This record gives sequence, C-alpha cells and structure tokens, in this order.
Amino acid sequence: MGIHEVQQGRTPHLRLRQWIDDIAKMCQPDAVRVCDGSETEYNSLCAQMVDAGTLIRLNPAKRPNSYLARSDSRDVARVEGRTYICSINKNDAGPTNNWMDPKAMKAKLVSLFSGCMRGRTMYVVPFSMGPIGSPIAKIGVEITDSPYVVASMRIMTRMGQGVLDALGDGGDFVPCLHSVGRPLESGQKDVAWPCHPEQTYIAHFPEERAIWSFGSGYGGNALLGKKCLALRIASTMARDEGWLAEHMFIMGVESPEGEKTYVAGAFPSACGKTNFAMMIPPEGFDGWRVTTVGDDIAWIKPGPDGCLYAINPENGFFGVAPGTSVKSNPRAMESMKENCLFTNVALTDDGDVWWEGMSSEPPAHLIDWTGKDWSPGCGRTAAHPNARFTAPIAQCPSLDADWENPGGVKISAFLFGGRMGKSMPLVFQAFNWSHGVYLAATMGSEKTAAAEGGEGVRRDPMAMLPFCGYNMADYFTHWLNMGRQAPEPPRIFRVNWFRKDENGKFIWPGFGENMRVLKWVVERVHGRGYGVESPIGWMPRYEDMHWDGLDFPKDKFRELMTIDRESGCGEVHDQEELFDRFFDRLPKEFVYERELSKSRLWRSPRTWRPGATGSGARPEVAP
Ligand code: TSX
Ligand code: MN
Repeated sequence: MGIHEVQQGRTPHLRLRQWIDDIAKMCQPDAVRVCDGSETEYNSLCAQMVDAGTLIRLNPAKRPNSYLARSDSRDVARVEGRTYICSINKNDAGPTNNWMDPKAMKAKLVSLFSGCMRGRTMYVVPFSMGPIGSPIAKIGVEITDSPYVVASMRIMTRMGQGVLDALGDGGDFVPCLHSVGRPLESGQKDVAWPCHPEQTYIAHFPEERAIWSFGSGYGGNALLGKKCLALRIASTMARDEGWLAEHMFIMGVESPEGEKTYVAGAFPSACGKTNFAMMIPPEGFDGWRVTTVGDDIAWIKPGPDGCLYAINPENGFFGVAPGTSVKSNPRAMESMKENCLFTNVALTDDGDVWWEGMSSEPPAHLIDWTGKDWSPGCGRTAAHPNARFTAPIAQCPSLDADWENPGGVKISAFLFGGRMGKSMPLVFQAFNWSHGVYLAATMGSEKTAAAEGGEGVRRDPMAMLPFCGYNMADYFTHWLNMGRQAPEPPRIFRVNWFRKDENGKFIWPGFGENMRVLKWVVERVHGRGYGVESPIGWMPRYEDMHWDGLDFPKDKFRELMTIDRESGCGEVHDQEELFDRFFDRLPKEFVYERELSKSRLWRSPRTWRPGATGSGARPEVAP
C-alpha cells in the first residue's frame, strides 16, 4: 500500500496490528505512526504544530514548555446533539440519549472515514485509563489524524510504550477511532484547526465496546479516553461487571489527628467541581488538609472487604479556564504553571495567557481567542467561555499520596449538589441508601444564562445526563443494587453553595468555607456528628457546625437551612416530569421514595428550621 510507517511504539499484539492495518486501508493516510509516548515524540509533535500554525509557543520565561491552540470558531465544545449511543436495541440507549442503529451508523461512518486521512499522518495512541496494571484500569487505543489530540492524550492519560507492554500480545483494549474529517487532497494547504462541523458524529457502540468520532477536534469529542471511554463505554462495562463509572471528583480530608476520609461527588457543570476538589481549608482549620485524587471522573469498585474503592482514571486536568484565578482556585493555577496546553484562551503581549476572571483588571491589550486584537470594553470576551487548560495532574500541589494506588481509595461519602437559588439547604444527609440514590437522581441545577433556555431547573441525575452510555432508568437500578451489595455503603449527602437571600445575594461564602460542610460530612460518616431529622434528610444545627475563623451569624445559618413546605412540595411535584420519561423501567423504589418525600413535607411546619423549638425536631446521633 505505499503507506510510510513510523514505528516508534512496538507491539506483538496481532489483533491490534490487524485493526491498525484495517483502519489505515479505510482512511488512506500518507503515514502511520505508532506513538511511544516519549518526551522526544511530544516535543517534535508540538514543534510540527507550531510550524503548521496550530500551536503558538508561549513565552518560556512566563509559561515554560506550554502552548496555545485556537480552534475553529465552530468547534468549541462537546456536541450533545451529535453524540449517539448505538446499542442494538433503541430502548437500551434510553430516552436521554440519541440513538441510531449500529449497522446504519457504521455504514454512514465507513463512508465518511473512507479516505478521510489522505494527506495526513495517522497516529496510533495506546493509552491506559487508570494506573497501568491496576485491576480497575482499562486500556484503549485511539487512532487519530490530529497531532493536537496526541499531545493532549499524553497529558490526560498514561500513553505510549508502557501501555503496549501491558497489553502484551493479547490484552483487551477499547478501539477508539477519530478523524477531524478534512482530508488534504493533492497539494491542498492545511488550515490551523481542521474540522468538519456539518458532518460531526460522536458514536458509541456499547455492545462492541468501540468509539468512532468524526468531524471535531475539540475536547470530549476528540480526546476519546475521557467522556467517551471513561464515562459512556465504561458505564456500560460497569453495569455488566458490577462497578460504577461516575462523573465525580475524588478528594481526601485529613483531620489534625491524622484520620483520612475520602469523599467523591458529582456537581452539574458551572458548580465549581474542580475548585471544590482542590479546596484550601479556611481559617479555623489548623491541621486539616484537603488532598486531590481527581476532579472529573471516578471509577468505583467493591474491594475485597466489600467497601467501595475509587480510582481517578485520568492523568491530567482538562478544566474550564474562565473564572479560574489565584482567588478561586490557587491550586489549579499552580498546576498550570508549565507543561500545559491552553485552548481558546487569550494571548498577552508578553506571550502568556489570560482569560475572564483570571484577574480583576484585564490587560490593556490582548489577542483574543479568535486571533483578533482585543481591548477592555470592546464588547467581546477575550477567551471563549469554554476555553480550557490541559495540565498534568502531577503538578497539582494538593495531589493525594494515594492518587495512583492501583487498589483505589476507600470512599466514605458521596456528595451531590447543584446550583439552587431558592429553597435547597446548604447540606443534608439522605436517610438511607435508596433515599440517597433518589436524591442523586433528582439533582438539578438552575439554568444560568437566558441562552440555555431561560428559567427553571435542569435535571441532571448524578451529573451523568450526557454521559450515561445506557438507559438511565437501568442506571438508577444499578446504583440501588450497588448499595445493597456493600456491607457499609458510603453515606449520601446533598449540598448547595448557591442559595440566595431576598436581595439576590449569595448567603453562603462558599469556596474554602465549604470545609465546614465537609467536616460535618466527615463526622457523620464516622458516627460522631450530630444531626436532626428534617422533612428531607438529616441536617446539622448551628451548634453542630465548626465556626472557628468565620463570623457567620446563627440567623443567617437558619435562613440557609430553611425548608419551605410549599416550595419543597413544588420540587417533589416537578420530579414527576423526570420520572415520566423512563416509563416502566423506573425502579419501584423511586415511586415510593417520592411518595414518602411528599408525605413528610405535607406534614411538616410551613417553614422548618434545624433546632427551632416547636419544629418537632430532636437532636439525634444515628447516621
Ligand atoms: O467554585 C465555586 N464554589 C466551590 C468552591 C470550592 N464557586 C464558583 C462558581 C462555579 C464555577 C462558587 N461561587 C462557590 C463555591 O462554593 N460559591 C459561589 C457563590 C459566591 C460567589 C461570590 C462570593 C460568594 C459566593 N463572594 C463573596 O462572598 C465576596
Ligand atoms: Mn466533566
């Protein structure tokens, strides 16, 4: 076939080699390069992208070994409308996923992929999600014609020869095929960010355990280890194998006495998940430490003792840049000091990066994410709102000592929380596992911008709505089963940092002060923290929280924790809309949990506050 082979990485794996040959025959690249993951390879790819205009090398004195990429303005985010779960039966994708028949989708994609890499190099990227050799880890191989994807995968995953060695001559891998969808016909000049927005497809084949992605070079559309493998495909594996693949951060909380507790949690987008996972304990918490295991994905399996153990399958952060600052998240800023890729942020005159929220005063002049001159007040944002940093996790100053423990870390609590301006209290604990799963499934976040469709709550069960690779009702059932099998399942909590007062101001200071909530959670799971039984779950009274170092008056706390009967009933009523989508597949437990929630609220005082006399609430210890 006249394809030039650059065999950096070496593998005796015949099935893998056959797959590479088959894909090369279909895509017809000029060259095939099996990546070894070395620094030399990374540097030469980046240099090649600088020459091609895809990357700009940042000032090495300001941002060593780092680059800026500007994408096509039509290729700036995940495309949920073009993301498909191609299960054999439509019902197995469920009402929340786009579905296409796998044969029809394959036929469509084979025609798109035929010859799609002409004039380009086809890269073969072996990667491990999770520490290489961990019993919880999975191996994937991404074939891509985007050097930007290769460089990003080297930061975000364990990538290269070590993975080929672990695969040996017959190990299992998830085949992930990706193309930007822009072949270079004879002599045609390339563009800085090739893509094909009109023909973008992000297709998952859950039975075959394969991923085909065409037309986009951006983030979750193109770095197939992350959302596609580690969430959509892994969630179906987890259902079949008895574990959980979740859209969760993992963090450690260490007390002054040296007691270590791990917490995992899911927040919908724009709720500060990465900030929370890297939180710095505030004043009044001398000797407490928060450590980071991961900020986005958790793979959680029962260990030999039946408890749930979690690993972070990733090796880097792919975080939203705007809003990240030394104030909001100093540990993220530290993580991106060097060895980073930035995408769609602004470029400063001295060759560094900037984005909205990085500093209160914007620089007087910038080059914006589209490559145009920018000055304050020009009417455009300098960075795209979905601009990203790609940073090695090893550079995180709060990285947990056990972040690469192949057995994972033992999870004691799950947190779920959205952005709710009214009615939802700061924190409460589920009565039991099935109630907790119900609270997680009914989680929602208020729509922020008018552009997203105005008022109302967007339900995002377990923050998995765009990431569950199968019928979400079956996913709820799987969650219920996982708790039944664990001897002591993690305790489940709902949190809300975003409640507002009657003037529209946030009541809770948030950020590091969330440590006070975390401390109550930790004490609850160890059977020490006091709580009272409210109509919606266990709650701390004012005196059950640690207030050293913060002047937060008791009446403000009461306001933050108030349960209003009318809005509580309204919330439970609204949940019916979500449940109706799942018809008969919805677990029976949810129907009963909803009835119980309704009854408890109906019979509660008009306004319920923890510790208020006459509320019927008595202090209790039982977690
Ligand atoms: O990330 C946030 N967290 C979690 C941090 C550990 N954000 C940022 C918004 C999401 C991207 C928050 N914003 C949090 C929060 O806990 N809370 C708020 C709301 C808030 C915003 C500004 C203030 C207070 C609260 N400012 C002052 O109190 C001065
Ligand atoms: Mn995410």
